Amino acid sequence: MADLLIRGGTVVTADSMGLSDVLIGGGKIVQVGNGLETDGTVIDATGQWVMPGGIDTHTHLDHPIERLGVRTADDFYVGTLAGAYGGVTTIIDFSLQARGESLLKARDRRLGEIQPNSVIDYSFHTIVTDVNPESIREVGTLVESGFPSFKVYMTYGDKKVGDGDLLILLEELAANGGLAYLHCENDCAVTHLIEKHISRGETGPAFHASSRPVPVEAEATNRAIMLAEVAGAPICIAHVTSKTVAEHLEKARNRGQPVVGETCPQYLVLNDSVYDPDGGFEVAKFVCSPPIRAADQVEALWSTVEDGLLQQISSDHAPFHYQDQKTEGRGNFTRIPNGLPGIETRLPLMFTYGVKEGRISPSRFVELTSTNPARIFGMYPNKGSLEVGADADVVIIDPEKQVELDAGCLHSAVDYTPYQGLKVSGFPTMTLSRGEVIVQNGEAVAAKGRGRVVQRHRIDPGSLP
Ligand code: DUC
Ligand code: ZN
Ligand code: ZN
Repeated sequence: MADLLIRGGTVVTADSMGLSDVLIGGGKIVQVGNGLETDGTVIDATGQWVMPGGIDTHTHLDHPIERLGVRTADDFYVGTLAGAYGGVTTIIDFSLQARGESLLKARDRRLGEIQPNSVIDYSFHTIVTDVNPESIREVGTLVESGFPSFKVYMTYGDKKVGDGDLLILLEELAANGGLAYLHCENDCAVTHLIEKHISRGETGPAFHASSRPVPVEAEATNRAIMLAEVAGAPICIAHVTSKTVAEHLEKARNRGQPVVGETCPQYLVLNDSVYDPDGGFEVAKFVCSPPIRAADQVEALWSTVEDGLLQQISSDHAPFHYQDQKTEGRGNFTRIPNGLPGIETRLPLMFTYGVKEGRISPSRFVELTSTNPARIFGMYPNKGSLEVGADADVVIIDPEKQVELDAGCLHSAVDYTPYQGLKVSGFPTMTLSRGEVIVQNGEAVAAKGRGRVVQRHRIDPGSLP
């Protein structure tokens, strides 16, 4: 039964763009075409763009940093609501294995935290911190239960997985239809550079960036690619910050290796002037790992999203309050929780700086923020498309309406935005999840806990974008 018609909008998908109607029934896409009719509700989308809902595969909601005794500022209700305001209809967050913990137990614990709260559909990557015979045995079960992606940190204290364990895990993923999602920085180099700064009394937040320069990221990225080649495993490199790093992916892809890469708005919109020591301790607002790079690297990074070298743009939403969370790192930058908020601003920023500035086409924008994330992480075409039978996750944006970003108007619990004062377009006028309107004209009408877990399928290396 058709119950909702979006009429007269410009439908933008990863493949095409044109005036069209979208008919929705039973929470699914029923038909896309011209002159469609319904007895049900009609939404007039004249002058607006109608697209598959945004998919953010890199969020850290209600995420603990045990070392610092803090959690990210957004729980699954507040964070997913903020996402819905920003046109996000699916997230992939993380389930964190404690050392010695069963991966399946970590999965079930995390499901218990998300299910009662999320307003949009969700899944998570399993962060493997302890590669042991039990966790290796559980990989296949996790993949079959709809969780085929596994995050590995090549640095980050006790979360770090060493090369030998990484290789063992990659082999198991290759054998079971799994995908590794990697945080690549050379742990020895980071540790050494941090110690050097601290021993010299260089403790301010600006030294965070100089302890994690581009070669540190590039080396680990190349090592991850090589180990994946040894294991014959598909991998996705998280948060690529620069073209220098992306060139390692380019070489691997040219050899036919199944390697895909992600970047994030902060690496495309900001540059390392945010770490100017004249900014005082407020520089801590921009402390994330890997750090934001120099302006010439930022410009070069744009070319990688333009020419297809990187395949997806996620937020890496890791919101920590400036007051009382970031400020705990006064006098020692290693105690500043790493991360920036961004779940709500990802689509408008990429629309403004990508599409409006003529760097990427509207279809490429959809591909980078919705369709490719679904393809990479085993959800396509049920998510990330407007194909008949797909979930009716739809975002409608007014391409002309401009908004000045201000922390007070955004919906994350965090007390600042790194994008304060920027003028952007592309905020949704409406967000629909499985055919249900959940945000309309800046008002959310989404029930807590209405989101559902997405049943993701095994990763076929041959189908990666
Ligand atoms: N870096 C990450 O890898 N994750 C969360 C935030 C950050 O800065
Ligand atoms: Zn990371
Ligand atoms: Zn992250």
